[in-house]
Amino acid sequence: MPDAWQLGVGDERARVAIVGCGGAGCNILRHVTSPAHAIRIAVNDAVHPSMADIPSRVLVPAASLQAYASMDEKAVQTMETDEEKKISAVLLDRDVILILGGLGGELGGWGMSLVGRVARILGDATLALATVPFTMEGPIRRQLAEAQLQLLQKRVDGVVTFSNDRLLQVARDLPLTKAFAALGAIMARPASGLSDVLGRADVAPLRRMLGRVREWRFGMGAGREKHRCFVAVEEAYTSPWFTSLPEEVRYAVVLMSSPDSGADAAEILRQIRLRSPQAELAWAILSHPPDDDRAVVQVLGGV
Ligand SMILES: Nc1nc2c(ncn2[C@@H]2O[C@H](COP(=O)(O)OP(=O)(O)OP(=O)(O)O)[C@@H](O)[C@H]2O)c(=O)[nH]1
Ligand SMILES: [Mg+2]
Repeated sequence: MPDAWQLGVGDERARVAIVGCGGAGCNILRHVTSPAHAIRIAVNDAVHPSMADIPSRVLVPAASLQAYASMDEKAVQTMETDEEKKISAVLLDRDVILILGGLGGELGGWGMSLVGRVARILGDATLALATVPFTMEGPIRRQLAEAQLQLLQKRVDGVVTFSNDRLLQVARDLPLTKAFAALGAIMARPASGLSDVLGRADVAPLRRMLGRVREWRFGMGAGREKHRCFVAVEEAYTSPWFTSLPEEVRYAVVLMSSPDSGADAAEILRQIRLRSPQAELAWAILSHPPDDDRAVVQVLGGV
């Protein structure tokens, strides 16, 4: 059977930075709860209302981000630009950088790659969670998003994409701001969970695993009572953003929480194995809110 390893077992916590880039990134960042050993950073062109409770802010003009982000970190290892210096100043002493943003705009779309470049020069592991524009935003924006995604895949260890079109399938009757808030809350879950659970010892193996997959997908589900583990895993695998075929998943990061995590962990992993027998698993048990009677399963899957 392929490997399964538990995250967060060692004593030392990984020092995580969660960086929201641009309008979408800062909106998502608001929903992230960060533990004491993690910091939240907002990167944008000006102070927007969404950044109100994020004290750590980096203000950069959007204009040059594409050019700076395009510099290969192996070819150009020194950070000469003000933008890079500002970003590296807030990322010092970190192990893992989680990057949030929307593809298709000018700031976040390129800014995420620049953060990736800086983080890599600093030697950190990186994972980006990025939205993909609505089809109705038009072909120009979609082409821009595609070019940004290709660069991002070169600059960070792993990219998880969330299509905004699929957001409308889930939140069909909501006004767009509410739908954005709903997706922001969903995207914040793996960011909060990983920053909470990752240990220093996890950084290197997780980085290797992230690097083996071109495009990661996210799913989340919850179940109650007797069949809670089955229901939670099934719902995660049928989530709108989890579009891979279960049996093709070769790598999975599984974050779970339940009122009886001792007993449920084994059953949740068994349910994952039934669907994805070939997958190498990295898994963790998250702290569980006392008033929640559900088993909740998050899966980052990669083929
Ligand atoms: N899910 C979600 N998507 C968003 C949100 N805001 C924007 N988007 C999407 O993200 C893309 C980029 O938009 P922004 O993040 O506002 O753009 P930006 O990075 O600030 O760049 P500018 O164009 O310079 O403002 C848009 O085309 C939308 O598809 C949000 O709050 N939630
Ligand atoms: Mg903007």
